[in-house]
Amino acid sequence: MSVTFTSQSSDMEGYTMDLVDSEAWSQNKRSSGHWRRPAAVCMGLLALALLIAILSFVARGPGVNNSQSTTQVPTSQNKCENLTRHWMQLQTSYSSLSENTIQLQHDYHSLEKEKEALTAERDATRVDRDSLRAEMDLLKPERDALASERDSLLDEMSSLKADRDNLTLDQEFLRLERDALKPERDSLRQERDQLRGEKDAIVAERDGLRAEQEVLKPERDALKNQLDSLQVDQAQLRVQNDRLKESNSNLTVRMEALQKKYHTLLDSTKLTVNASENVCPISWIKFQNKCYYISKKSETKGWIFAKRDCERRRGHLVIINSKEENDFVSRFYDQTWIGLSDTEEEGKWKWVNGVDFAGEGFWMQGEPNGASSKEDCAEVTQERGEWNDVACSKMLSYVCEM
Ligand code: MMA
Ligand code: CA
Repeated sequence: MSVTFTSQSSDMEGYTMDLVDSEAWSQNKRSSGHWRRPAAVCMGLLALALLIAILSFVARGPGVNNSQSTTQVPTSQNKCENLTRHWMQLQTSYSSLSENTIQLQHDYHSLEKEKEALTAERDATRVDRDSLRAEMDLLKPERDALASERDSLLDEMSSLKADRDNLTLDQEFLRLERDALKPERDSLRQERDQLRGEKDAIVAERDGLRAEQEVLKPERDALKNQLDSLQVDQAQLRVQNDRLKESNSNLTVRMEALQKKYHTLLDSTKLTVNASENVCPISWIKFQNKCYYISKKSETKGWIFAKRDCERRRGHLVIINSKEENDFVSRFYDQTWIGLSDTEEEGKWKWVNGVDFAGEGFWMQGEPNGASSKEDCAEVTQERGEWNDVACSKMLSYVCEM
């Protein structure tokens, strides 16, 4: 029998493992440590038993095989019995050791296989580890990029959150505004509906008017024709009118020449034609024994020109001496010049005959006030029969007195 034990089992212990971080490997290592120790003990015991057997065999010597030993003294017989017993024990030990050896050899082979499998596994794991490391190295920049991307995303998220908060606020405001606008909208809707009704009525009215217009059109055309013929008539009348004006101015010239002649005659004959004789010149009228010239409606003048016209007519702008005379003078026109002014000295009113104004007169309340720039000439108004000072350049009717 020969049992050859190499130091392979201790070689297993001598492995220096690089993959210290591999969980699978450390598990493997732990389980191999379990079986290695009892195997070593068994093998030690086996070696010891073999040594004892060899030593006993040597110690028995060559006399053991002697057939005469049975005839020897009881001590040697005992010895032989002892040896036989011993031999049998050894045989038993041997057979059990053989069994053990077989078992151990079997174990050894299976361990060898296991070792090979583990070595292959380790190598594969190393390859895996290296590729994982390479992969990790490759992934590191990616991880860094992702980390920075995450950071920027976090920043973005916080700004988005702020935006969202602002928008939420805005939304709140808008909601409030919308709620406030709702009643206005409702009233506008009402108004719109009302206006729609109104529009419909107006449209109906318009349609009616259109129909009416259709009826009126022929009427208008007839009127247009009428107008055209009237325009022709008007042009003819204008010509006629111009002719009449011409003859009128000729007549006026003739009349003025006659008046001149009349006055010359009066002067030359020293005839005094006055109210006391119940006679007034042509175009003059008598009132309370005095003669008055009332300017024509179209004959308005500034105060100084009215004064001159009265003088040309051998009279003077009226001088008011009584309430009756004032009422008479004021009854013809809205506004009429009288012969009173303060042109020489502001506030010092004088009649056209040079006599200073005295007494109350018939001034309107608050007049004379010298309003609107200079107001130096006096008028009498028809409405109230009262006096007011106005600008002398105003174009007014006038009354002369003789
Ligand atoms: C007002 C009042 C008079 C003034 C006139 C001028 C209508 O009366 O102020 O005193 O002479 O205006 O037109
Ligand atoms: Ca005035």
